[in-house]
Amino acid sequence: ALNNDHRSVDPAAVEMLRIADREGYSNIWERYEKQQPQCAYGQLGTCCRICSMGPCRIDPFGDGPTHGVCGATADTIVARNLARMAAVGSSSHSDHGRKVAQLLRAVANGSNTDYRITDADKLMAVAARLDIPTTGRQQLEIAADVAKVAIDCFGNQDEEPLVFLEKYMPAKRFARLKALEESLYQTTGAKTGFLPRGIDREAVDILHRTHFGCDHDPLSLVAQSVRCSLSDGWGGSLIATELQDILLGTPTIKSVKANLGVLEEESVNVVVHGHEPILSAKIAEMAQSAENRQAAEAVGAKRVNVVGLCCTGNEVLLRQGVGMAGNESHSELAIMTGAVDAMVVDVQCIYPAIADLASCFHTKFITTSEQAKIPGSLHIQFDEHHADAIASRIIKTAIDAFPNRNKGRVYIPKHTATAVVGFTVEEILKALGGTPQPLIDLIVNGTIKGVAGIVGCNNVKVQQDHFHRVLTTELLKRDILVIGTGCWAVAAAKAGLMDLSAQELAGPGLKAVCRQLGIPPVLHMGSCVDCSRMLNLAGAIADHLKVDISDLPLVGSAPEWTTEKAVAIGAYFVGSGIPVHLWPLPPILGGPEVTRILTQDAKEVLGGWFFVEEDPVAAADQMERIVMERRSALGI
Ligand code: NFS
Repeated sequence: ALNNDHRSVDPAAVEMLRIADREGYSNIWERYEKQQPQCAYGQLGTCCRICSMGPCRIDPFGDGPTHGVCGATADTIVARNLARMAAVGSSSHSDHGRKVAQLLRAVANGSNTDYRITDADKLMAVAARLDIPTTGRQQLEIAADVAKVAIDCFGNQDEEPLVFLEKYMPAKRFARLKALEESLYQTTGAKTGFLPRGIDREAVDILHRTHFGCDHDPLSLVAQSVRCSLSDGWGGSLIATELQDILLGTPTIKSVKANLGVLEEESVNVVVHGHEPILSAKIAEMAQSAENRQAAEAVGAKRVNVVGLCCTGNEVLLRQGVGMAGNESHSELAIMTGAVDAMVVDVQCIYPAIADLASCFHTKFITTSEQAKIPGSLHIQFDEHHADAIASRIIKTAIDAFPNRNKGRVYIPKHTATAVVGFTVEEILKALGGTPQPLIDLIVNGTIKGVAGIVGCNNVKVQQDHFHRVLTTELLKRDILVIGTGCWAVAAAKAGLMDLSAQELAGPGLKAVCRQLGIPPVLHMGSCVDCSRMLNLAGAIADHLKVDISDLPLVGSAPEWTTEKAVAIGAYFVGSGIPVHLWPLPPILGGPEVTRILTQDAKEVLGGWFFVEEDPVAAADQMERIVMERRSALGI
């Protein structure tokens, strides 16, 4: 049963919020209240601060000026703001991918010995995909070639599409985007690109074209937003996923625990939070060492318990089976348990407020990235060339903090749920006997109506996890298989939707399939860069059937989206031919033309489009309708 705290449906969160209320700990919900009312121009996307003649703002209801000082319309302003969001989101995922590619190069040339090739099969599979010769060659030579192709995708200066996208995107989708570019050129006489060239280039292109006095055409700006986002989904994020699998291992199906109850009263608790598993995987590994175990025992602790938050949590959860403490909105709540000895963060989705909150406790708040420094934290600089030593130093810092815990203030909510996770494309295909055919058969004969991919965050504007839970449950009931990543996946895990018992919530067809395969009806595919796994699954099905992704009964949603990364994910889903539901409202409604392009015109042009719906049941209805329309278009 859902509880009645407007802030969260998660019982562990609600227990912690009572403590926050009692003790007066600041948190996102309280700070959100203090921000009310929020600026309506900002919500509609119609404020522009791009040049110093501004800031300008346009009231979409016709009161006041209709143009900025330079003459920019509401649509131009909205489209430029949206493009910049897509650029930032894509850059975040892709810059993460870059570091993995650089690490693979360093391992391949022997300059890094702290990491190694963990999954040689995956290396071979990626090399084969990229048409890199493998027979009779040394493993590290092949790895060097894979790293080179990946790194070249970032800096490509040719006009050709980037190699990862070309090799991984299903043939029909690639052809459709190419044909679209050509037909737009023929009909308008102007160039409009959809196929990304270089990963870095597409983001820089947006920075350039949104500079004062450049691109003012909403369609052109939206097209570039999609192109840049495609360079993330089929480029940077895909590179992150594939190369992390090579270096750290491809996740396998495993059973884990999720929610704040994974914190252990008697152990040194290290929470890893952020996105890049290069460090967090090391921390999880080093925590097991005899030396660290002894050091923990020496201060009276049972062990070093590494648990995850957000996407770096998803990464170590899937690969190393550590406990999952929670999603984005849990990050402050974890500190409030008083049982976190260190929270170690890398990049992205880290509230700066954690520094102040941690200072109320013995908790060490440790930043590690030169790209994410937070005043009030302890900075221990990560360097992948000394990863073992730095991870050990971090663990030692946590162990040293443990005796300072104020036992009287420790409160760990007892909630955990069991979750069966690790459904990579490799694991899904293995479960199906090596090909997507059995899944296709189930979809064709209607046992499973379609597949929904859900992604994204928590957002303080939505009761935490409520949309995730209700939407997911509603889709299952309708025999729609739900796959996904990120903080949605954590929400589903905490709610027990990834437990085998959740089979009971599914419609009759989906239930029977899940029972037969011994899997939950909700599949955890990884972190947000692992949305590329969803693209690959969709691509495998599309290629197998020789159709475009946009023909398949697939649909996406980002129901509690927060970050610019979610904009990029949504846009590359749409650009890949998948309709995407969004809630809360994206800041575009002040631009009627931009809104029409994204919610209507994109349907014809790309086969994917955005739609907005506030009610989770209505969203599920609409997603089901799309799935059924696509089924009937396919004649199934
Ligand atoms: Ni995705 Fe992961 Fe979570 Fe949202 Fe942030 S952790 S990368 S952006 S908040 S799902």
